[in-house]
Amino acid sequence: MKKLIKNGTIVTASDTFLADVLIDGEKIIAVGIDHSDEGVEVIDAKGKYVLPGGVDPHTHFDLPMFGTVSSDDHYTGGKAAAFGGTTTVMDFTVMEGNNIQGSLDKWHALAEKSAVDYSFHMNLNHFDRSIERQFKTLRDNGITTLKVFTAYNGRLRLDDGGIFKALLAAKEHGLLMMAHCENGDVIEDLVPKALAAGHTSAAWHAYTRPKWGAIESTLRMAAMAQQADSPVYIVHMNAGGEADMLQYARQRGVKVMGETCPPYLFFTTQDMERPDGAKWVCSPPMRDKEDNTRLMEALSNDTVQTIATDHCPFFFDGTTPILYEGQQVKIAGKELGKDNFTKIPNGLPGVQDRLPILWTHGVGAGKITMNQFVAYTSTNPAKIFGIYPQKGCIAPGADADLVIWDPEKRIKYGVAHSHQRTDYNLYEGWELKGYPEKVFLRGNMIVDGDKWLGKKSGGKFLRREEGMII
Ligand code: DUC
Ligand code: ZN
Ligand code: ZN
Repeated sequence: MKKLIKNGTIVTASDTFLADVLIDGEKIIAVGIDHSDEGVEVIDAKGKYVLPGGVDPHTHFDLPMFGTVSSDDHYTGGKAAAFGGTTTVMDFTVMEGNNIQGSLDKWHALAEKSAVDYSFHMNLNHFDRSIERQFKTLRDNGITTLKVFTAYNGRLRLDDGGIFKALLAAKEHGLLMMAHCENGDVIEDLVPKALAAGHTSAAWHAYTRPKWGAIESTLRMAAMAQQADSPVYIVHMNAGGEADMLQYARQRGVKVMGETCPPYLFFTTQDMERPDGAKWVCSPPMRDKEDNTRLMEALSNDTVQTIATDHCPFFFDGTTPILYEGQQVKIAGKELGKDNFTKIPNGLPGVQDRLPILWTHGVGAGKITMNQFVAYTSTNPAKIFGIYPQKGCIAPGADADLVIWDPEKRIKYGVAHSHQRTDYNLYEGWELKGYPEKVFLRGNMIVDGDKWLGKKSGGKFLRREEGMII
C-alpha cells in the first residue's frame, strides 16, 4: 500500500515548505498538496518537519585497532545511525596487502548485516603501479573514493610524492581523494619524548598531535590538489586554521572540500585533561575553544561542506559488560591505555548523536539554518559522494529515506537514549530540543519513537557514481 506523509513541513537544503509526500514502495512518487487519502496509509506529520534521511560519509564499524575492535559492528552502528535520523553510512575499508578486491570482499562480508544503506571508501596505505592498475576495480565495484593519510608514519601514511602520484591516478579514474591531515613527522618526534618524560595521561595524545600540523597539512593537500587538478576532500577538520586554509584555497578556485564532526565544535583539549579524558581520545584530537568557534562560523558561512561523525566507538571500561539487545556485551576499550596514552584506542561514538546535537546546538542556537543543517548532514554528502538525487533529496524518484522530526521533543540526552554499542556518551546530560520521531528507509518505517522496526541486513550496498565538486 502507498504511504502518504501528510501535513508536514518539508525541509530541504534550499527550501522549507508545507507539503505531503507520497511513497510507493521504496520511492517518493509525489511531493505536493491535495493528495487523496483513499487507499493509502496516512502518517500525520502536522507540526513536524520532514527531512531527507541523514547521510554520514565517515564511519568505522568493526575496525580492528590496538588489539581490540571498534565496538559497533555494521548492524549495531547502522541501528544507532537510524535512531539518530541517518539512513546512509559510508565506512572505510582497511586495505590489506596489495589486494583491493580482496579487501573490499572482506568489508562486504562484514557489512552484509547493515541495518541502513551503505557504501565504502578505500584506505590507501601505499601506492605503486599495481595499486594504480586496481583503481579500475574500485569503479567496477561502485566505489569512487580513496583516503590518504599524512600521519601514521610507517603504517598508513603516504609521503607527499606518493599522495601526488595517487591524486593524478585518481583523477584518471574519476575517484575523489579524501585526506586525513596531520603532520606525521612532528607527531613521531613528540610522542616518544613525551613518554620518556613520564607523560602518560590521555591529554598527551592531544599535546603530541599539534594543530599547526593539521593546518599546514590541509594547505599542503590543497596545494597538491591544485597542482594535480584533482579534487580533495579534507576529513574531520578540527582546527579553526584548517577552515582558514580551506577558505583560502577555495577562494582561489582549488577543488578542495571539507568535513567537520560535532565533537570538534563542542569539546576541547581540556575535556581530555579530565580523569575520564580517554573518552575524548581520537585522531585528530580535540583542540581549543577558538577552534570550536571558528569551525561553527565556517558552517554558518558555508566554508565547510559536510558534517560527518568519524564514528569509531570503544568502551570506556571494557572490563564491565553492557546490555545490548538483551545480551551482555564486553569489548576491550579505552582502559587498554590507562598507563600509556599511545595505547588508548583512538575513536569516538557519534553516529546517532550527530543530527540531534546539531539541531539543538546549531539550528536551535541560531548558528546554522535548518536548510544548512540538511545540506551538511544529508544533501551535500550525497552530492559529493555520488548518490544524489537517490539520497539526500525529497523529490519524485528519490529513495523514500525520510525523517519526521519533532521540533518540540525535549530530552536529556545520554547513554540511556543511545543505541551506540558502548558504555558512555560524550553528550551525557545535555538538554536537547528537537529529535527524530519516525525514520523511513526506502519507504519502510525502521524507527518509531523508541521502537526499533528495522532489521539485520535491512540495508543495501549503494553502488556510487563519480560525485560532484561543490
Ligand atoms: N581516527 C580515529 O580516531 N579513529 C579511527 C580513524 C581515525 O582517523
Ligand atoms: Zn582520519
Ligand atoms: Zn576516520
